[in-house]
Amino acid sequence: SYEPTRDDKFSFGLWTVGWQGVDVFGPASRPLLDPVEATYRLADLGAAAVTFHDDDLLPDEDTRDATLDRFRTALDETGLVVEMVTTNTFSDPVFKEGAITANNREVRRYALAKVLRNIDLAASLGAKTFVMWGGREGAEHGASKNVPAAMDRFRDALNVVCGYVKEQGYDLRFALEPKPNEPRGDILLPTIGHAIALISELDHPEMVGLNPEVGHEEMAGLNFAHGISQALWHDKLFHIDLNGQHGPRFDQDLRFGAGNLRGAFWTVDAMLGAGTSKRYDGYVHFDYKPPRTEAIDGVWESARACMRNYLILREKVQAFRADPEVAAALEAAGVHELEEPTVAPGESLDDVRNAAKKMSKADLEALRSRSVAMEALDQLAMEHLLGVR
Ligand code: 3MF
Ligand code: MG
Ligand code: MG
Ligand code: MG
Repeated sequence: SYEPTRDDKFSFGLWTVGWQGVDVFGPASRPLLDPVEATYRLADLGAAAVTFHDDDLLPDEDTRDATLDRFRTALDETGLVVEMVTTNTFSDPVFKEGAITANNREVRRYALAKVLRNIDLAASLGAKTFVMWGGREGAEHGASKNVPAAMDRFRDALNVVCGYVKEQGYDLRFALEPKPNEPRGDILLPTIGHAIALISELDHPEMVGLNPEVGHEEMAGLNFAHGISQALWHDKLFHIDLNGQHGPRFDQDLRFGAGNLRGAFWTVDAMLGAGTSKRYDGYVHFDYKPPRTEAIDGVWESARACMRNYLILREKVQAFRADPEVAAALEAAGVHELEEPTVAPGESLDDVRNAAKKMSKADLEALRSRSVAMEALDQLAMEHLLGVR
């Protein structure tokens, strides 16, 4: 029936349905949506959780306490939880040249203070994940950014926030969100791989993982399913931003399933472990933008569709993995053979060299001309996706 339940752990950023359609060429096309109202509405649609930037929910000091009260009531009444909180360190022009890696030290300290305050809020609401997307950490001009120094400041800031969380005894982990560009010409930590590399330089690497976004990796021309599979392998897939994108162009933030549909199929497959042992068990979080064309009905339709498309794809992926013909095709393609170590325990490298030396021309020829049968395997996936199997 593809009706979401709380067990599906669907989660939405309040900024997603709350996006008013402001873009580089025009102002808002929709009125402001009260984030507390949005919380009730998302609960009705079947979500289990919401997430937000400080500024989405609490844009000004004067209304902060009253809004927080209303928000807590909404959480109580709906049973929704706040699973992740993040900080807006990109909208305010004070961050025009960067936040925690701005050249200007006063800006960096201001950004850090904003993040620290928001960590307290996240902990008080019971969030377990704190996302950091450095949307303004980057450059347009060649000599304008000392990248090694920026990495030092990135590392320092992460060490500071991890130390703070430990000191306060909060149950909170950090998730870095890579993105290659937009709004900056080039953003630091542009891909999953860059972010994983930085984590290994930290004081508490176990406290920091990733929040990869489908569209961000695809903007860089990368395979999202492969990216999150590697993140899972490193035990770094702490959170996820699902949406849709048509290849390398502006950040489209389409509803999940739109754009690269085959990529979405393999994304769900990777989240479910792709037939291996490591799967993603966190919240299934959507970070998309209801297109500027839509009025409020289209906003809710797109939110509903994100969940529905995930459930449809989950069913398709499960059917693909359970199909005996797929099992045979995986066998024919030698997919499981990759699980066997290249050098067996106890074997020496001389054993490997001798085995290679013993190979005849005919042995090599047989390997060169062997069938890998991958087209057949891929066609099975295609047919499951197209609904003809
Ligand atoms: C931008 C994004 C951000 C991040 C958010 C942290 C506005 O492309 O994806 O959304 O996801 O700041 O979660
Ligand atoms: Mg994004
Ligand atoms: Mg995006
Ligand atoms: Mg995102």
